[in-house]
Amino acid sequence: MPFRVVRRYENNPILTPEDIPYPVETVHNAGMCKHEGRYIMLFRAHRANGRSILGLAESDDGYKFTPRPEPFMVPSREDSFAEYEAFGVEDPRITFIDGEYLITYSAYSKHGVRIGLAKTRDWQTVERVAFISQADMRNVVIFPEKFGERYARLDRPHSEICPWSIWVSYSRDLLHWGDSHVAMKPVPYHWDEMKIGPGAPPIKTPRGWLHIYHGVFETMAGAVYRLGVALHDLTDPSKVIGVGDRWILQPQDPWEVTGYVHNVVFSCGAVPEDDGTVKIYWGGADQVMCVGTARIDDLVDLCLNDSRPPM
Ligand code: M1P
Repeated sequence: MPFRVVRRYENNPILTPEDIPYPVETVHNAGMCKHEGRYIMLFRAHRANGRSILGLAESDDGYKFTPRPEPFMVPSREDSFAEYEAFGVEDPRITFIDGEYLITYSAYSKHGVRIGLAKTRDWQTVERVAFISQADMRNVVIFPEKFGERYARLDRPHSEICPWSIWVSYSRDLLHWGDSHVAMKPVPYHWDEMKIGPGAPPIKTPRGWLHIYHGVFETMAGAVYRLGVALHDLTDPSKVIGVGDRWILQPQDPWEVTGYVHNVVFSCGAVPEDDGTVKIYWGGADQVMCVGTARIDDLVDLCLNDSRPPM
């Protein structure tokens, strides 16, 4: 009997395209947070032209979500942002720091994919700040605390010689990033051997920063996206203390196996709770939103007691 560290919610999927009051083909890869006691789900949705927007749904219990009547962010029409968002905005991550919610999202255009930074305090209005990377960059996740004077983030650049690995970069002002170090790479002949990418913003635990990431394995039937866990040092986030050897979640339910893109579980957000558990949210087959719970200690144990090398 396989070890199940994540317990799926029995009424998954929790949000589907049919629930949304405007036309969308998918609802997936949502950034998550709690604002004034309510759960915020900032989801990605494909329009029928194949380009993505960001919608917002809210919940009192983290399971039953009510979508707002209008999208939250659509590709910008303002010159400086429009040029790089023309093909869509995707896969948001939310980090609460300095009294505001930072949203990092992938901006697609004919120039490639790069990372946009937006912010809000109240989830009523949103302000675009800047693009904080060049192309080709996706899956950027900001840590919810500063390290000394600097913010830190997980990056996911790509090049032929160093495929889709996880890096750490720093910034004093959230706009200019550098001092980049590679932190973790795919491991050959392993479930995450093709590529890896940052998932949910890291969660602080007494033993390190817990990071839920995604890993991809190429099969004869196409790629399989799974979730795994890694632990970063509390004071030096570029140092990875342990990476769980086993995945924590793989496509299994019918809506994870078949959908807009088959065989995908992909997380952009998780909400730690006061009882030592975490609600992990994921997109199923790039089409619906799902949730499950895990004990944070179990995830940390997996990183430390059953690990594979970070690179
Ligand atoms: O279709 C699976 C995922 O593919 C991309 O993720 P990555 O670049 O990490 O492989 C993204 O399009 C993501 O949104 C999608 O879920």
